Amino acid sequence: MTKFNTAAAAPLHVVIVPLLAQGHMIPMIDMAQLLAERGVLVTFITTAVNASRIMPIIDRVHQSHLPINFIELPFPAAEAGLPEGCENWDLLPSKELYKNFFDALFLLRNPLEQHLKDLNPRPTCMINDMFNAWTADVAKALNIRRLVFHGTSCIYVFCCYILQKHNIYEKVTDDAEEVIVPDLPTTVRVSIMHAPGWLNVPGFKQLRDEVLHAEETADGVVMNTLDEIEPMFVEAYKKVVGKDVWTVGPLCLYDKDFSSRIVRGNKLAAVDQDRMLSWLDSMEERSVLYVSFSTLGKMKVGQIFEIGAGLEASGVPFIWVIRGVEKYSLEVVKWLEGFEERMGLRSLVIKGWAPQAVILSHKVVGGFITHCGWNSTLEAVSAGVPMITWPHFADQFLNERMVVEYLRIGIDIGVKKPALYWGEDEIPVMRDDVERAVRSLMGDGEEAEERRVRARELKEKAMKAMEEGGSSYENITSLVDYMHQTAGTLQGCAGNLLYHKMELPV
Ligand SMILES: *[C@@H]1O[C@H](CO)[C@@H](O)[C@H](O)[C@H]1NC(C)=O
Ligand SMILES: *[C@@H]1O[C@H](CO)[C@@H](O)[C@H](O)[C@H]1NC(C)=O
Ligand SMILES: CC(=O)N[C@H]1CO[C@H](CO)[C@@H](O)[C@@H]1O
Repeated sequence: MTKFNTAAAAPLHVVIVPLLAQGHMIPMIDMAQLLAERGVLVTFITTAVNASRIMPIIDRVHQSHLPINFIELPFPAAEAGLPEGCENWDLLPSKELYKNFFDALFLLRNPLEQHLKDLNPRPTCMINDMFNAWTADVAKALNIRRLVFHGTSCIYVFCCYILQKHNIYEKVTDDAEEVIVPDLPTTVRVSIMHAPGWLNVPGFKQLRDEVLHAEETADGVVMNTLDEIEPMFVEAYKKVVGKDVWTVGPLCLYDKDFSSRIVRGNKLAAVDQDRMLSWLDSMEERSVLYVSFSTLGKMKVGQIFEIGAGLEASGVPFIWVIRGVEKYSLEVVKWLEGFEERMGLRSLVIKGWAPQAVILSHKVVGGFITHCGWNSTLEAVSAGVPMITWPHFADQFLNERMVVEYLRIGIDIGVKKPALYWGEDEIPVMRDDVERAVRSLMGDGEEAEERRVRARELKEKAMKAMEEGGSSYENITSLVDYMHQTAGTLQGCAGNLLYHKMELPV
């Protein structure tokens, strides 16, 4: 796109600044490894608690002798009013602390700059998670290029960008009202409920503006998606942002090593690996349903009962991951005991974190009930597993649409509005919905079979994309070329960024 003076001999040194949240951090570690394999020196920023959580992956990176340095910055939890050790989005005890969490990230600005200033060789490029708008100042101070990393689908990234740019929602009074998304070759309708945009919650306006501004002023964009999944949206996004966009996903396919997959994200998996594997091995091919939702948020008790009843009635063997069981009442614990006893060998209930990538890629797994987080969606695509989609919030409703309407590898369970819009006593999905969706996804019907075939074909395409000559592989090549061309040249279009420390909530 733009022409740069080449400063050929400069050694490449990229700084990666992830958002300290599980789903965001792991894909960026995969990207770090891909870049390091292509000869780029990588400095990966993290904090102590998180480093300990990703320790098994760090250990393996060290053993592989890839040139990646993990840097632990002290996390200013207390200064931002967070309890000690709350260094990761999913460790926050309550929603009231979200803002403090972002405050703490902003406070990393000076320590990061100080640290990077002294590095040798000096950094030549920075890739930051889109939410880390504060890194723009750091890149500016160091006079290096800054690329934004998007960890979610391009359908969502594009819709957020274009709706905000044209202020489309300004005239909308009903969150369910549909608007037409501009600048697409076909008619796509979305609502505030299904495409709320980044941080569309009261009290976050300033941060939201800063995040968008940092995206607009970045030198380029790196995305964890691939052309084979959403070409229309990738093309449209490239057109409107008017800068280089590299699609390098699915990044989860980088990690083919079984032992590291098993510890992906958390070394304290809540299940005995041997027991899990022998249970899986005892099942028939493609017969098992995997049920797991986001790492964030706690499910309503009534909803747990409905899922359980639906799974029981479906007659299908399943793995069900339930997080935070310790936070539920004795009633739930008792119910679960009885449930597991009744299900016997037909079920494996995992209370806590589960090695999702391992489970999904096991040949007996034939379906996945998912909240449609992009990371989980890509893991399912990469494993060729069809899905039952049950979105909760944010990008998940558009990811569902990608899976169900465009890729046609899923069935929606019928959730129409995000979690926030449900009343205290309302239960979004009843047992019959669960049973019906499970039976049709896992059954022998023609539609189910065609869905399986499409999912398998897509898996092949995703794998090809990551291999030499594939679209994502070649995008990494092109990204590294860009880094060579721009190393040592001044930062591009970054404007003046004014950051203010956000007000702490009262
Ligand atoms: C993706 O999300 C799932 C569930 O939220 C989690 O178990 C898994 O570790 C995540 N994977 C990555 C690559 O972050
Ligand atoms: C990068 O990916 C895009 C689509 O995501 C594709 O059109 C393009 O050809 C790829 N670039 C290279 C250099 O392969
Ligand atoms: C969730 C988690 O892994 N927490 C760990 C963070 O690191 C400290 C020590 O640095 C451990 O004690 C925690 O268990």
